[in-house]
Amino acid sequence: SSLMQSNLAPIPELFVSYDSAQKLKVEAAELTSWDLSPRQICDLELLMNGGFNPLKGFLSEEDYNGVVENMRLADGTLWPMPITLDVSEKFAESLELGQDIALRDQEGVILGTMTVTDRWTPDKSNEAEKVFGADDQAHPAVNYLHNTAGKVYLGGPVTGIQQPVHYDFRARRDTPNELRAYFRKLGWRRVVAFQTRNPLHRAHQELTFRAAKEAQANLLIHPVVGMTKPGDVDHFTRVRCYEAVLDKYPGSTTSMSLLPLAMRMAGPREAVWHGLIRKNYGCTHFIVGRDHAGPGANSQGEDFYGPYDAQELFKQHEAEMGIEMVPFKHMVFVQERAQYEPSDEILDKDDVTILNISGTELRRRLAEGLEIPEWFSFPEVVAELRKTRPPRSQQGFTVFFTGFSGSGKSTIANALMVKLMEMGGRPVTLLDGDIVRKNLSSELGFSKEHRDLNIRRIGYVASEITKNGGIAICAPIAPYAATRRAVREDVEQFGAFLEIHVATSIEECERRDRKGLYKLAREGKIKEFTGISDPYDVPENPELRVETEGTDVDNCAHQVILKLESMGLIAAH
Ligand code: PPS
Repeated sequence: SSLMQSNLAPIPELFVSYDSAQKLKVEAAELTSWDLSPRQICDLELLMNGGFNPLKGFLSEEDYNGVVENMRLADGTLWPMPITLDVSEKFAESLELGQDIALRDQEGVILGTMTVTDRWTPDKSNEAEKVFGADDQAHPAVNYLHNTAGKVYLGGPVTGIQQPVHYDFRARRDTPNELRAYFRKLGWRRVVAFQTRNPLHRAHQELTFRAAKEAQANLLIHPVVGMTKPGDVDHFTRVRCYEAVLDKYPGSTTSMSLLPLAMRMAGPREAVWHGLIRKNYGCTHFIVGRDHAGPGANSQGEDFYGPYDAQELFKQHEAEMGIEMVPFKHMVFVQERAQYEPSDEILDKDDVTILNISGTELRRRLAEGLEIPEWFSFPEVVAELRKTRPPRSQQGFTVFFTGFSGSGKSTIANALMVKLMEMGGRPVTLLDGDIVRKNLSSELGFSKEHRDLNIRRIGYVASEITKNGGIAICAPIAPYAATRRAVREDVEQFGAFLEIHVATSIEECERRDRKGLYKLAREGKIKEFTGISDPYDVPENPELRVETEGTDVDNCAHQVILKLESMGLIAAH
């Protein structure tokens, strides 16, 4: 390894002085303003604080073309990732080139201004091919590009007024210049950065520690807390985990700082981008692993990038970047020696037992509340993860009954509620059709629009209950399949969703006619009556279908309990 040391002089930021900022903020209130998306807020923060140095704003069309085609700005500077301000066509059309616009966060606070020098409609398929390697929406950034990003890009220099406000982990957030000053103060002239979007376990601790020793450098744990891959462990949990791991390093060799980056999962290009960012933060070395910033499988089920593509691309540009790569060693646990070793350095592979727990296996063990051994992770980390991902038998869920009026939904739902309350452990809320129509939806009638609105409200409440670890039991008619699917999607972000079709036939419901409504519907005194004069989409693939004709209520509710047990949602008794 070279003798590279960092020059820790301050780097340029885009902020104006405090006094100018106060003045500019008042003036900017008059400007046309753009409300930044969460990703744009992340990008703007790193533009303004120098994390994206040498960029001076969102890319111009010429710079964008250079970056997309050959990873270079128009002046030849290496830059692998298009940092663009995507907007709607309508907003773009309302502007004149040369105009200043205010950039606001989601609460309306003005973070900066931009002079719009460029406006163009990008070829998104080309961007996807060149930057992400394929125009395949299985790639999260390609999906974002086509389905979330606006049609038009604006480019131009940015003037920074204030940083985005963060209320969480404030002491752990540093700008590049703050981190540079910190390294100067400690005399850290060689610093190896570790990028991560996952909780750290023992293997990572081991590999980062070894990387620092090899590079004769101090270690910076530099996790991403901006936007990572959808489905990742949330950053609140991760930071609590990192803080626990930080105590395991030898004192004053290691530091941690949070990076508000919006990742793109662009593999090789992302690795180069990450390296340039860490250079701005005053680091001299950067760990690049196997499949660095990989997005997972494409729509053909194959990985988007080769496992070492990122290391290769980084290596090619290392000298120009001025930050050295420390290639990730794949660490495995050797049982006989009770220690982690780089797998390529184990010469007696056939004579020892090598232990490993994959990410999928870890998630399974968390979901089922199974043991996670100490050789794999630190007890403090496992405890944090268990709090966030309790076993399925302690997570919230929603049971959603659907069926005709008078089919027995409410009766079965009530019996189920009582049985679950007898078991205890989780709060249970019954959102019965009639109760909801009295409390949440009293102004609604029975048109398609009103029924959909009613069901979406039920879905919203159920998803909140599920998120907070409770049990929601819903029992509306919910005649439309598409609406039921939408509710399922709302709830499944947070926990399990069981659709239960109470399959009593319309003839039987009408024969029972417990509320006398069918008679009125036949006489035309109630319009749009489900099953008589209004449609009902029979559920095609419900988690359970219960037949009420010839089966008593207790038995129907018991069938639901058995289903919940088989899904691991309640402990078998
Ligand atoms: S929906 O379609 O899911 O919004 O319906 P829901 O909120 O479950 O309300 C159904 C209850 O309202 C009574 N009712 C009617 N049902 C269907 N169609 C019409 N036109 C209608 N008018 C009033 C009926 O009593 C339903 O109660 P349940 O408990 O299902 O018998």
